[in-house]
Amino acid sequence: MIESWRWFGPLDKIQLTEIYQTGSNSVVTALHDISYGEIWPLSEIEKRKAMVEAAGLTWSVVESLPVHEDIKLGRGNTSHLFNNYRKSLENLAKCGVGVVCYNFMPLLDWTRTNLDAPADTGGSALRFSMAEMAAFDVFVLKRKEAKESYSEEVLKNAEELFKNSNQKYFDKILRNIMAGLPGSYARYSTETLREVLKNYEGFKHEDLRMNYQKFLREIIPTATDCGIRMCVHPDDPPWDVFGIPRVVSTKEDISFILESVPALENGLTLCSGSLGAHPNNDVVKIASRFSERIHFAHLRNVKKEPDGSFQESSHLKGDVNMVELIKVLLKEEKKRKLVDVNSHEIIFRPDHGHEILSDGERNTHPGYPLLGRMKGLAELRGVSKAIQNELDLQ
Ligand code: DNO
Repeated sequence: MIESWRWFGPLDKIQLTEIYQTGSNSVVTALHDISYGEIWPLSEIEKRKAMVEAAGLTWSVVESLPVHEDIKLGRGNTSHLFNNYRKSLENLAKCGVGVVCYNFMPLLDWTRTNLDAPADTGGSALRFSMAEMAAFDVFVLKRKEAKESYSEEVLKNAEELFKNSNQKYFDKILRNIMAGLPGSYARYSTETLREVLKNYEGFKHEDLRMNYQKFLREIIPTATDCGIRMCVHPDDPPWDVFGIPRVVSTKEDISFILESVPALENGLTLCSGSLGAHPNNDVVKIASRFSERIHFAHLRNVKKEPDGSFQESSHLKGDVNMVELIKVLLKEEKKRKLVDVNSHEIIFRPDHGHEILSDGERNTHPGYPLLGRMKGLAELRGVSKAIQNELDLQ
């Protein structure tokens, strides 16, 4: 497997020279300042590539080449958006960047209610509290059908929480929910969120699925022609948020997507933490089932709670059996190499990390501290080396 590290570009508080010292040899990055739907110009891609290479690293994955909201919603004439997306892929291919990660979550990206929950060994972790989410959704946002999204027990706890909390507390929850949106994207206030949610009224899973299928049919043939492996990132968390449908949450969802266009270039980002938050997802089984189409892996772990809440745990400690998962990925690589020695290795990155030691002083992107991720990477690297030894002996 190829080790990689997410770098948010020149504005990232973590320097490429520091990434080099983590031992990772490649970088996952994106041109975050280009608006959704615009073409990524060749010159900008070349500039970013040169920056990465000057630090002794390679640019292995784009995360993300974002899909415009109009494509997700099937709104208006989208043909120029598809053209632009294809053009960006061609430009990336010209620069030799071969893997492109994207997601198909409408409106929001990853969603947490708490960005600094105490972690078990000190430091802090990202957390999704079902009660906090419900309290905000039902009592602050006052979304019409919000109550239907939560269990009786969660609603009871949410009501209690609402009674005992002030406006400041909920302002912070909203800020935390918005933290997953990439750099240049608009953050919403309660009022503007309420307004924008109107665009999704009556919008069903089936609608999103059909729009997604159209996207794949428009884009994957170009990816195949220019040798780019696309890989969808699962929904995080893997269920509907604010009543907006999500369709990349389960094994059945992934099956539908990969079968919609049965090409290698229509692949998956195996994000163990996102998929692992769903009570019914067996991440190791999902990885085995779709291993041939996994081009990129986000390795992190979560500890689930009975009411649907979850907290990000250390990389080897949560509910996902990380050792078994890495074994699946390494076995897949071994299989690929038997067919073709030059076949692609799976690229992985330590996804998120606890804020530990001096991480707090750096004010990095939530979930992306230097030391916490480096600890995760070291643990994953160790597991991977041990399994490789074992597999080579067979
Ligand atoms: C969160 C990330 C996601 C991911 C996008 C991919 O930490 O895993 O934001 O980059 O969903 O499009």
